[in-house]
Amino acid sequence: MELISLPVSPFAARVRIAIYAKGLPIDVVPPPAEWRDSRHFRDLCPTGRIPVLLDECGPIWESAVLLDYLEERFPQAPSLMPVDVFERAQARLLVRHVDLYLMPPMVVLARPRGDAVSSRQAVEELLNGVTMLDGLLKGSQYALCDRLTIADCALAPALFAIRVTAGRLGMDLIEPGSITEAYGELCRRDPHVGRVIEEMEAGLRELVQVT
Ligand SMILES: N[C@@H](CCC(=O)N[C@@H](CS)C(=O)NCC(=O)O)C(=O)O
Repeated sequence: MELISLPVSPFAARVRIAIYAKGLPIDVVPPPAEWRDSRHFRDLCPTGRIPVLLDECGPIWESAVLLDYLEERFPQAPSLMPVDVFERAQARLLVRHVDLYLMPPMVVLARPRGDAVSSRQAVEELLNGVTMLDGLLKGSQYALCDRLTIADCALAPALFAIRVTAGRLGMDLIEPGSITEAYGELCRRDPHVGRVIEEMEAGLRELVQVT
């Protein structure tokens, strides 16, 4: 089984954290050359986006779906879902929060040459998403319970990407001293999260050298 992934993609990063934390026999591989224009890649994944899991049964995409799929596909592996049913809903809610309120404005801001109006709007949306997140986190190492869950898999790479984008724009998108900032630092101490953040950092360094 293979995961088509790129080191810097926060969506792929969340799935890699899950693969490492669960100790799954899945090889992490880069996309084929020219994947963005590749008919073959579109045949595998019609959205043309990364990550894609190449399962024996066929390809599966959408990172949030993949987090759920890995839970069900490998029931013997350590679970990344809380036991408590309410906390399970909260874990899914935090993944949704990342996908609905953090990543969309982040993606707009990460574009090399965004127009001023959409950038201003994206900053506002992102600040709003981070403020909401502050109210959902406790400031401890993990978002829920006392161990890694799918919520951390989604949150940690997204917050890393937001910090990088904020640095590039020269603005604080995550308030210094806030619960979200503390969580981002603490969560990184988890070995699997730390490993993936390091992969993202290395990928970024490589990108900077290439461009
Ligand atoms: N909703 C998708 C989003 C995936 C996504 O947007 N991936 C980016 C990489 S971070 C991508 O492949 N973009 C297409 C491109 O770079 O051309 C998911 O959760 O998997």
